[in-house]
Amino acid sequence: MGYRVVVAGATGNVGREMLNILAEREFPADEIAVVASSRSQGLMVDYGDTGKQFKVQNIEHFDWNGWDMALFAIGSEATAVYAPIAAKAGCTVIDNSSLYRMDPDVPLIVPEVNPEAIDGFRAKNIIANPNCSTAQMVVVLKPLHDVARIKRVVVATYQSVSGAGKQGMDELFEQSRNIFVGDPAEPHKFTKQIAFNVIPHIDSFLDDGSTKEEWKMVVETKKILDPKIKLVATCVRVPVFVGHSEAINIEFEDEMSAEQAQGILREAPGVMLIDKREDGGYITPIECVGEFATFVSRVREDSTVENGLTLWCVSDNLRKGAALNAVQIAELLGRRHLKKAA
Ligand code: 11C
Repeated sequence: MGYRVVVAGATGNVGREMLNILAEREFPADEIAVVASSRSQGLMVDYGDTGKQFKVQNIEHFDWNGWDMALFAIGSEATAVYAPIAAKAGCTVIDNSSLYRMDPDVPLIVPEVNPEAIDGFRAKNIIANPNCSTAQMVVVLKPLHDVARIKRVVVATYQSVSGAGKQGMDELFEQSRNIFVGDPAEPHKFTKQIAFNVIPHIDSFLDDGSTKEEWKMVVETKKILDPKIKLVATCVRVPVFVGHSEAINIEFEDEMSAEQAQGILREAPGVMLIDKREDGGYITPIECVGEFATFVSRVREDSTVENGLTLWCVSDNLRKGAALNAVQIAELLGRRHLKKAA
């Protein structure tokens, strides 16, 4: 017997990937319901490549009773309304928004990093999925931290426009085309031109001059991996459709050679090391699209600090950064707590 699963927000970038990944991984679902706002009611959505489709139901009228779990990708505002209703009805919510991530009664989970923390989910019957830029980073940091204890991380991100939703992708496409035909248009979704440009600004500014995206990387890493790790981030939007990249500089307590780190990362769950130190011997965002792994390349020692290492990390932000991690949480929840399916 399998699970009864709801996917909320299945018409967006992340919700669509959730359905694709549930299908690809043959998630043991007996029944799937797809819900979204009234605007999308009645639309048909694909269940990956299976040929099966689901009709979108109106989330406002959905009866959550009898459903085992719901994967939410509907943004913080709608989550604030519907997650408590679903959770109270006994349907465990796995939420992709930032709403509950720092709630002490809500586990924030990356299954390769802190699977045991999921055991606290019953306090609210809600489990949070981290921000995409955090998820791919902690998958890489965790196996290294286990061996040599990380003191400090300095990270610069190169984040694709799909992180800003379909509107972000449309703006990059239309701006690029308009510039080619000599008819440039004003930006709407982003604060400056994104085509042929980079923008050092994601999410709102905070009082200390950092952005909320940068703050999320700090506090989420502490909650998921280790509160003692110091981290500073610069988050940048780049004209790439899918795939977030990160240049990560790490300072360890103990010695960690590049060779040792490569050995550890080669074996690490969720990580694929592609590090050939030759032309093209590294991974770029285009190559990570549609993949499950977080790719690591360019691992090298940083001789400017004691026990320093620098590396390059790329992952599909709609997958490990969102939908894949949510499905992995659902699998973990099933294995550890619901134990219905094989
Ligand atoms: C971006 N990381 O690339 C953001 C998108 O907190 O879940 C995801 C925001 C979040 O714009």
